[in-house]
Formats: sequence, C-alpha cells, structure tokens
Amino acid sequence: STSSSIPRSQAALQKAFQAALAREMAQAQAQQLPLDAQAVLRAAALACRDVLAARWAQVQMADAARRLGQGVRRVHYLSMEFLMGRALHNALSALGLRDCLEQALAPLGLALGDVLEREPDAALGNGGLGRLAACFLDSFAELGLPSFGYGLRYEYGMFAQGIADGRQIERPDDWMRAGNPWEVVRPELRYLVRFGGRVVVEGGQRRWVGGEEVEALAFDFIVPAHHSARVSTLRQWQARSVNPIAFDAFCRGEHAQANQHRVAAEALNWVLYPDDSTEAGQMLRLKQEALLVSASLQDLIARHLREAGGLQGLGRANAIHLNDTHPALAPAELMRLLLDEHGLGWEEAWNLTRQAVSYTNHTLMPEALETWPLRMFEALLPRHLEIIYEINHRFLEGVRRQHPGDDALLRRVSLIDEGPGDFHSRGGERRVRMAALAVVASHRVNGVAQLHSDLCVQTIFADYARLFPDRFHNVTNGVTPRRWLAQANPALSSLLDETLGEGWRTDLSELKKLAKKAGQLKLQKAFQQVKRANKEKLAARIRMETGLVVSPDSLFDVQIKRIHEYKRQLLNILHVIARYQAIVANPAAAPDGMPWVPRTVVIAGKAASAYQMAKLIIQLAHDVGRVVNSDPRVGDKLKLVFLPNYGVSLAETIIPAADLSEQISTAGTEASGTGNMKFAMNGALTIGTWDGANIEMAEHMGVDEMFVFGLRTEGVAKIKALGYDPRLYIEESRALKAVMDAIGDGSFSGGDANRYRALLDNLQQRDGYLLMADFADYCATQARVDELFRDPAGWSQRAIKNVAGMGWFSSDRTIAEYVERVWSVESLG
Ligand code: 26R
Repeated sequence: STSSSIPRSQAALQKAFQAALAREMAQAQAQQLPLDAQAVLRAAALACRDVLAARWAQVQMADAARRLGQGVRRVHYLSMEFLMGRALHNALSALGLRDCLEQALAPLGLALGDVLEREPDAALGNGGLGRLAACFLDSFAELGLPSFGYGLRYEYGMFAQGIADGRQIERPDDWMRAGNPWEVVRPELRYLVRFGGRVVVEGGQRRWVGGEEVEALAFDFIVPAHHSARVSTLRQWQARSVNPIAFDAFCRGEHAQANQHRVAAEALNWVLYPDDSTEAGQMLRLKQEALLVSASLQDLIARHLREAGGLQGLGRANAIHLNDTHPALAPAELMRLLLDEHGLGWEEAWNLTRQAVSYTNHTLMPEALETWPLRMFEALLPRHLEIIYEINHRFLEGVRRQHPGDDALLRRVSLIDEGPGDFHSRGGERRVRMAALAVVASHRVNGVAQLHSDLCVQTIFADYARLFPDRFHNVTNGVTPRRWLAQANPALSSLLDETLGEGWRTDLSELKKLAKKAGQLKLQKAFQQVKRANKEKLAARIRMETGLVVSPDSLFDVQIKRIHEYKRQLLNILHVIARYQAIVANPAAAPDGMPWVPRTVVIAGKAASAYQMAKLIIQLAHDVGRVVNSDPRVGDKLKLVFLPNYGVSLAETIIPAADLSEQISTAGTEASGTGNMKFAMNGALTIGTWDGANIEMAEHMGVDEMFVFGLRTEGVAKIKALGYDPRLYIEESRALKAVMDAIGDGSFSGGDANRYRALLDNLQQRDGYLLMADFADYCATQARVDELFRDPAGWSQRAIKNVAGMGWFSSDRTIAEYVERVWSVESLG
C-alpha cells in the first residue's frame, strides 16, 4: 500500500475538514440563507471533496512513479453505467468524519440522518451492471489499484418512478438540479470527438475528416478507500460544442438558432438510456457510446505518452475493460487513433489493442445483445466501420485457414450479420455484432458467475470458444461490504465487531468464523434484535410511502430488482394469490394444520418504459395488493406492498430488514445477480432457483442453508425440447387453476376481465419462463420457509450461517480475481 507515503494524521484530516466545512457554511450565512439540511449537505460534500481532491493528487503521483518502476498496469473500466447512489455517508465513513460532522450539526439542531437523506442518488445506471461498476470502483480504491472508471455525465439518470392508479409513470430524474458538489471539473482535459464526415486518403494515410466535432470535457468523481488514503476516480465526460453561439444569428434575434449546435452537442448528455430503448434515439445512443470510448482512449493515450514518452508498451501498461458491449467501439477507436493519428502499422496497433482490451458479458438474453445497423455506422462512424471490416477480414482469413470449407462457421462468427437469411439475423438489415467485435479484440472474455460463464462458452460464444479456447474465463461477481453491510446495517456491523473483532471490515472472508457460533443462543438473540429494529424502520418507511401498516413480527419476504419476465416477479405474485385464497378458505390454519405465519411480501423495481408486460406485472402487484391488504379475513396474515421508485438508497433500507430474499429467475437466465449477495450478507435467507450466483452462494454456505427449488438449466432445456405445454400444469394443480381463474375473472381488477388477458394468454400458451412448471415446487418450498420461521432459534441459526457463508462475495475478492485472470501482465501470455 502507498498509504504510508501520504502522511496525514486523523487529527489533521479533521482539522482540514472542519475548516472547509466552516468556509462553506459561511458562504450560506453570508447570504443569510438558512443553515438547513440542504445547505449543510452541500457544505459537507464540498468539505469532503476538498480532502479527497488532495488525496487524489497524491495518488496520481504515486501511481505514475510506481508504474514506471514496476510493471503495474493501470485499469481503465469503460462503462455506460455507474449506479453510484449517494456519496456523503460513504465519504464520511471512509474518511472517519462521521462523528466530526455530527458534532458540527448539534448546535444547528440538525440530525445527521436528515442531512444524509437529502442527497439525491446518482442513479446513472439501469440495474445490476451499473451497480456492479460502482461496487468495483469502491474495491479499486480499497485495493489501491491504479485505475480510472470512465463514464458519461448524464444530466438525467434513471427515470423516477411514480405510481398512479397502480400503474407506473416515468418522470425525469433531475438529480443535479441543486448542483453536484462532488464533481471536480478538469477544464484542462478536453478532447475532440467527431461524428459523420468521410474518410480521405492523404499520402497513403487514411484519415477521417468533416462531419461535426464536439468537445468532451472531464468531470471527476473521487471514490475513497476505507482503510487507506487511496482513492479511485470516476471520470465522466460532458459533451460541449466547440463553437460559441452564432453571434450574428443572435444579433438578428434568432436566439434558438444561434444556440442550436450547442444544444445538439449537450443532448448527448441528456439521458441514460433505459435498457430496452427502441428505434427512436438509437443514433443518440450510438453517439453516446462513441463519445465515451473516444474521449476515454484519448485520455489514456495522453497519459501514457506523458508517463512513458512514447506508445511502446501501451498494451502492457494499460488494461481497457469493456463493461458489456456498450463500449465495444473501443478496439476500433483505439486502432483508429494508433493507425491514423499516431502512424502505427496494423500489426503493431492490433497487438497493442488486443493486449489492452478485455470484455465482460452480463447477459445471455438474445434481445439484450447489441448490434448496430451498418447504415448508422456509415452515417456516424465511417472510419470505424472500415476498421471493423479490416479486423473482420483478417479474423475470418484465420478462421478459414483453421477450418477450410466451413462457410457456415464463417457466417456464424463474422463481425457482420449479413441480414435476411443470416444465422443470427435480426430485423432484416446488415448489422455489426458488438459482442463478436468485443470477443475478437479481447485477450480475455469473462462471464459473471460460473454457470453464466459455462453457458457463454456452450451457447452464444460456442464457436469463438472453439477458436480461442484460452480466452474464456469466469469471474464471479461480488458486492462492496462497505456500502452493503457496514453502512447499510450499522447494527449488524457492531454485532459482528463484538462477535468476531473488526477483521471482517478489511477481509470479509473472516465472516466464516461466524459459522461455528451460529448455535449460540446469545448471538441468536442479538441477531434477532438487530433484524427486528431494521424491520421496524422499514415498516415506518412503508407506512410513509404507501400508507400501509405492516407488522414487524411478520416474515418480510422481499423481491427488489428490475421488473423483467425472466426474473419472475409474476411467480411471486401468483404465490401471493394462492396464499390469499388458502387463508380465506381457512383463516385458522395453514394446510399443514399449523397457524399461518404472517407474511409481508415486498416488491420494488422499475419497468423499462416500453416494456408493456413488465408494466402489467406492476399493475397486477398493485391490484392484488389492494384486494389482499383490505380483506378483513386476512389481517396481518398477508400483506403485499409495492414500494415505488426503487433505487440504491431504497435498497439500503430494505435489504437489512429482509427475512427472505426472492431470487427466482428461470434457471439459466440470470447471469449472476448481486442483490442475492447483499441480502444474504445481511442475514436474509434465500428462496432461489439453481441460477446465476445463487449456485455459488449455496456452495459457500452449504446447499441446505438455502431454499432451492425449481427446474435446473438442463431441466429447462429438456422440457422445452420436448414441447413444453403450460396447460398441463394448470390442469394438474387445483391451486394454480384457482389462481389463474381469479386473475381472469376480474377478481383483482374490479370485475374487468380483460385487464390481464395478454398476461394470462401468454402464461397459458407460451410461458417462455416456465412459471407454470415451477409453481408447485415454489409453493411447497414457501411452505418449508413458513415451517422454519415458526422456530425463531432455528431461523436465526440459519440466517447467521448465511452471513458466515458470504465472505467470498466481496467485490474485493472479485477485483483480485480480475487482476489475476484478466488484467495481469501474465494474462497476456
Ligand atoms: C442497451 C442495452 C443493450 C442493454 C441491455 C442490457 C443495457 C443494459 C442491459 C443490462 C444488463 C446487461 C445487466 O444489467 N445485466 C446484469 O448484470 C449484473 C452484473 O453482472 C448481473 O448480476 C445480472 O444478473 C445481469 O442481469
């Protein structure tokens, strides 16, 4: 660690913070503004940023010196999404300034909690992929890895979700309205990025000219380590027009026109795209990806030239990581910069590129695999298209030599989808396959959990895996225990400190020492108290958000994630309906003759704005909730709550309060999941399918500690191959039939029998995610959950064992594995 080279005592740090805080608060006072939570939030953030900026400068100097001395690589993590959430609590924890700020607030009569709650989430991501990137930055800092995260500075993040009449409505997320005190603008870091234009030949050199140019300006967000003075950087690009306003047009009074090129440039930064955004706005999305890639690589090259004095060694000194295919233009852009701007030959440029680039796949869902029409490339990125053709040409030549005569193989692995008639064809026009580009240009490709990595090699990347057997690896996801345990669950953290000492805070694998204490009555009692207090807080939040009163004594059964058919929130709702019907049929006892275990089912998540089925599922959750929650025969025995506007901060309150975590995707569909890890780390038990990282969690905690149900991947494939007919399952189960009938006859939709027609038709006729096939086992497993919950000691013991098994799922472990398997000089062969 380099922390010793940054000599700064905690006392000195506090003094610096207090001085900065006083300075910022004086700004507010001087304007006679109230010193309210908002003002203090800003002042505290600016004061933290000051301290962090000082660390940042030291870290950059240390990294430059270190890299020149030893062969340490700097990691450049390119991602269209960083779902950072709030920053103040994290910064205060990292810097050890929490008490210091609390004391400064006391005379103002302000509670720290109220100040923290004021901060808007930086929700610059859709879901798992974006939050993973944020956890990784935290681990980069903690591990002292020389690194930059690169992203875009979106003006509007993930839309804000409102609910009206049980239906989702989307509002823009104006998260920077009150400014962003965390960002450090770098006016000296500006790069030109071109769109459109044409390719010309000048003295044998191809060059891209014409079109429009925008300038990318860097804004840094500094991410602190928690146990050293290291930091990592999230550098976010803002597009700006190169030209000032058109003065003559302005003078003619044509103000909008005078400004239109500026608006067009800044439009690049308006919104984060929801993951399934349709045709409209596609051009803008491709421009966003090109902006991210070009600015980041120019920045990388400039730094490398500064540090190394030339391009030699660029591929060995720098790792460029593609967070899914969204930044997969990177190899084409790097080639362009090296060939056209720096005059390298193809071979040399290609070697540097392949040494630098690596790629993580995050989904097998065919509809999420990115392809771009050649038409759009021709219009926006003509030189990149030429380079992609050349990469493809050379790649296919090699394949042809290795497999002469196999034209079908050539068509399958080509970077270009030839359109109608082509193996993977989508939508009838020729397209660039971004995943193919990412695979061919990378020296390493990885999936995000063992099953997912295996499936990558067996399915979508099978041909490439045969061509490049050494390229494919697994690195199972992890989450940062700083945010998801230490900050989100201070009560459990203190209990862990008392029980294990504080070692787990720097080495999460220490949690395994809990396993042999899980039987201790005292620990179980303390654990129950912690959970109970967290549940009371969530109950208060539920009451505030929805008006619904839920009992903290009930089993809190939670499913929070993006709404998607493959994640099967619908299966959860079907079970709620079945349980409701069983309670109404016999309020005195569950089918096993024992009293009902009171349950509060909590669902939260956003549906992509164009995803009608997902929106219908949200509406059904509300409709069912309304009926169940107001039925006097049910009372506390069952409640269904939909919490609106799910995001990082809401997750931080929900997860520590959960008893049961729902991870019920169809086997083979959820690449990893990371929420599953956060819940188990906080002592929730998991009901889950044999999918994604659930499998590895079960292996680490012991399979019997988890409630596993449903078809496995092979079972899913088999049943589909045999011609799956969901109707057979409906006919077979009276309970399932009754559930389907109740939805169909309008029992939950005020007699409107049509509202869920599309949803039911789909379940009865296709049921592509096999809800009907898994329903019976799911319900039976839920009954086993009840049985264990009736025994508080048994439940707590299991929950403690779950926590004990989660030490391996720290993102620190994940990043250590990336360093070893993907980013090390050794991985270059
Ligand atoms: C715009 C478009 C192409 C797009 C598609 C899909 C954009 C974003 C996505 C979201 C994806 C790829 C995603 O978030 N995947 C999730 O990644 C997590 C981190 O690895 C996994 O835990 C999770 O299982 C997976 O769904």
